[in-house]
Amino acid sequence: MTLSLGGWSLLVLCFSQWVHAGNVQVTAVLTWANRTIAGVSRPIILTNGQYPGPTLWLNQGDNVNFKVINRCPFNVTVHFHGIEQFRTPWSDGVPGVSQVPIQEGRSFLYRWTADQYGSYFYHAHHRGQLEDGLYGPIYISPSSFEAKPFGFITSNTAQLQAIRTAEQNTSPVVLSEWRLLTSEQIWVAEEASGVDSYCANALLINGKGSVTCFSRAQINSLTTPNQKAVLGNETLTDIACFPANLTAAQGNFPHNYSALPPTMFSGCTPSRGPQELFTINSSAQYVSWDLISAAGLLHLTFSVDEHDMWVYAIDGRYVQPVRINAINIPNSNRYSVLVPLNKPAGDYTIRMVSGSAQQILNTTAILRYNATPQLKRASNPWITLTGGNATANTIFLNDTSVIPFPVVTPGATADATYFLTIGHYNASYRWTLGNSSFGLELEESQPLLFNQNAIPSDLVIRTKNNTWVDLVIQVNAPIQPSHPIHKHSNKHFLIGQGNGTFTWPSVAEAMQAIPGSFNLVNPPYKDTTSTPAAVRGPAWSVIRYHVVNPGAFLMHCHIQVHQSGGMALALLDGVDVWPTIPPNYQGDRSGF
Ligand SMILES: *[C@@H]1O[C@H](CO)[C@@H](O)[C@H](O)[C@H]1NC(C)=O
Ligand SMILES: *[C@@H]1O[C@H](CO)[C@@H](O)[C@H](O)[C@H]1NC(C)=O
Ligand SMILES: *[C@@H]1O[C@H](CO)[C@@H](O)[C@H](O)[C@H]1NC(C)=O
Ligand SMILES: *[C@@H]1O[C@H](CO)[C@@H](O)[C@H](O)[C@H]1NC(C)=O
Ligand SMILES: *[C@@H]1O[C@H](CO)[C@@H](O)[C@H](O)[C@H]1NC(C)=O
Ligand SMILES: *[C@@H]1O[C@H](CO)[C@@H](O)[C@H](O)[C@H]1NC(C)=O
Ligand SMILES: *[C@@H]1O[C@H](CO)[C@@H](O)[C@H](O)[C@H]1NC(C)=O
Ligand SMILES: *[C@@H]1O[C@H](CO)[C@@H](O)[C@H](O)[C@H]1NC(C)=O
Ligand SMILES: *[C@@H]1O[C@H](CO)[C@@H](O)[C@H](O)[C@H]1NC(C)=O
Ligand SMILES: *[C@@H]1O[C@H](CO)[C@@H](O)[C@H](O)[C@H]1NC(C)=O
Ligand SMILES: *[C@@H]1O[C@H](CO)[C@@H](O)[C@H](O)[C@H]1NC(C)=O
Ligand SMILES: CC(=O)N[C@H]1CO[C@H](CO)[C@@H](O)[C@@H]1O
Ligand SMILES: [Cu+2]
Repeated sequence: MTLSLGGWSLLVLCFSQWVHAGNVQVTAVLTWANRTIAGVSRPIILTNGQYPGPTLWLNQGDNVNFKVINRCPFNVTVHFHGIEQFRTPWSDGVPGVSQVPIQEGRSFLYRWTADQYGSYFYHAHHRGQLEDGLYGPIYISPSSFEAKPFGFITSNTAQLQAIRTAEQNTSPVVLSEWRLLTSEQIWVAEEASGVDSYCANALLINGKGSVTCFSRAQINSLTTPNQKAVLGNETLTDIACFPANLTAAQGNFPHNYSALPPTMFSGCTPSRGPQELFTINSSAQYVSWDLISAAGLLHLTFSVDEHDMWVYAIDGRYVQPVRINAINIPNSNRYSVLVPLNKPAGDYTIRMVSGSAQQILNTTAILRYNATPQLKRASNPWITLTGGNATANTIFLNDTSVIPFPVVTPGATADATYFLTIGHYNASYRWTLGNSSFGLELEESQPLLFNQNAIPSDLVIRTKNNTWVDLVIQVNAPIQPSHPIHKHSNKHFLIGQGNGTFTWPSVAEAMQAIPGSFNLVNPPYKDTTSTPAAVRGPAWSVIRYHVVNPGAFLMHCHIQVHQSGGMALALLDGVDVWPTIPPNYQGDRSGF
């Protein structure tokens, strides 16, 4: 049976012996073409002709055959973000770690099982190509065996039915920022100038948005006290961003500012693109959205005017729902929300602003009740243009207090502890996650899955299967943003964080000294967790994970320029029971 569904060409074969399991075959043809985004034309990567890429709809238990055909004039790979790749580490999509890049004109078959349910996304994992638009949602419908957390919202049967229906009709919402330069233009400019490229040009909701330019007076009056503290006697540029020459943000390294292209730090030309419109039927009582941050740079703060949101899943997995008005979404995290549709019919503004300190940037979309009468006034915002509270009652999600559902507990003790340092490495645009920097050139080396010694040993951690591993991440010296650290394969626990320097030899000893900084009872359980921002001094976080899936997996910052600059590390998990690579995936073969 061949179906054309949402931009995919699908071949669906159902195994009659498993009611919920099937084989799903999709083909993703990647092309490189000019498209007008936020009103400006530039070359981007299209997936089956689309940006953002089409949604991959799955059922829990499905066997996925995802064939990539690369018609771009450069190497690519595709990663399935948050998918554990249990027993299929060769389908994780990381060049130099789990595969060789897919060359121009070639194809590769990613095969994996949708063991988990919920909201994920696929995206480019070669060089900076995420920022060229190669990303699209994945939604995996939960099997009927998964317990639902909706009893925390209401005990009313009709309400519960409405919530379940809303979940069944959920839609992914892709949040991102946009840059007018291609990822290779950014990389070339970083190498030529030595600077860390930390400004964007627009924010997008489902690929739609505009370039907004504020006047100098507006920029100066919007500049926050925190920004002023970093800026000193400087001001934000005309794209409302920290300038390139701000030593506090760039560190004290050599720079050549004349190698910076226009629009990278300054040069604002307003341009108008489409605005996203969400039309809802209020008799449904709730709408469910899977908010996905595909941003490569900025944290994104999201809210719907006058409406509450119940956050009911994070990174695809249920949590005990919490009612909030605004969420600050780090790069690559997914927040599934139920929005109660209980306001007078009309148009309400959906606001998304930069949640990162270095830039003021915003976009809007519309939530439209399809019934009359229309609201005859502007709706009231919960948040300001700089991501602060616009009312005394605005409730922001507190990520570290959210409790997974059902609760999962980490191991009580760790079998191994590693200390990793995040800092600059010889240049503003080069970074470490550990002792050394994982350079982009390593993406072209022999994959670690095939050869555990293919890259320098100081960029590798070797673990034994069925052990608990602690990773203590020390963020050195101001000024550093919060780094969204993504670990491939299974989720990890964020068990502790704090300001200052982590001086203890182990978590056990730190827990005796500062127990309030740790949670081993019901900590966040996600695939990306953020380090605290290091603003007034160093800061640290500790993640704990269970080694269950032997293979080579990357851990890295999901700020794309940080990853390209080397803020990454390879985990060789389960070296004692290392997997045998299927012949089709060995060497420079393409999975067929
Ligand atoms: C995009 O348009 C520019 C200007 O017309 C052109 O030089 C360039 O080759 C185009 N790029 C692609 C990938 O088509
Ligand atoms: C592209 O990938 C191939 C391996 O598939 C590698 O040999 C080659 O160096 C890569 N090219 C570039 C420009 O990185
Ligand atoms: C701003 O401060 C920096 C260092 O604090 C100094 O080097 C620079 O000359 C000052 N610039 C102006 C215009 O005062
Ligand atoms: C930094 O660049 C801005 C322009 O973006 C300029 O006005 C300022 O004088 C520069 N500051 C220093 C210390 O060079
Ligand atoms: C700085 O960059 C400019 C523009 O790319 C280049 O012409 C110049 O040679 C560079 N200067 C140095 C010292 O590298
Ligand atoms: C909204 O939903 C209700 C009940 O589900 C249905 O009767 C009605 O026709 C829908 N309205 C529109 C405009 O789709
Ligand atoms: C950003 O906010 C300004 C001020 O509220 C508004 O005029 C502009 O339309 C917004 N930008 C977008 C893309 O919605
Ligand atoms: C934002 O919250 C703070 C602290 O609760 C409060 O003092 C302030 O008035 C709020 N801002 C607005 C605009 O209501
Ligand atoms: C967020 O929750 C954590 C854990 O409950 C708590 O320690 C912290 O103070 C809270 N943060 C804020 C800003 O309320
Ligand atoms: C670190 O200190 C800042 C204030 O400088 C505070 O806002 C923040 O909550 C602290 N972070 C942690 C993890 O304790
Ligand atoms: C690795 O450990 C996990 C957890 O104990 C177990 O489920 C899995 O089968 C082990 N893998 C191998 C290859 O032994
Ligand atoms: C080539 C070079 O300068 N390498 C240095 C980069 O930074 C690290 C850590 O600070 C030094 O150890 C290297 O020598
Ligand atoms: Cu980072």
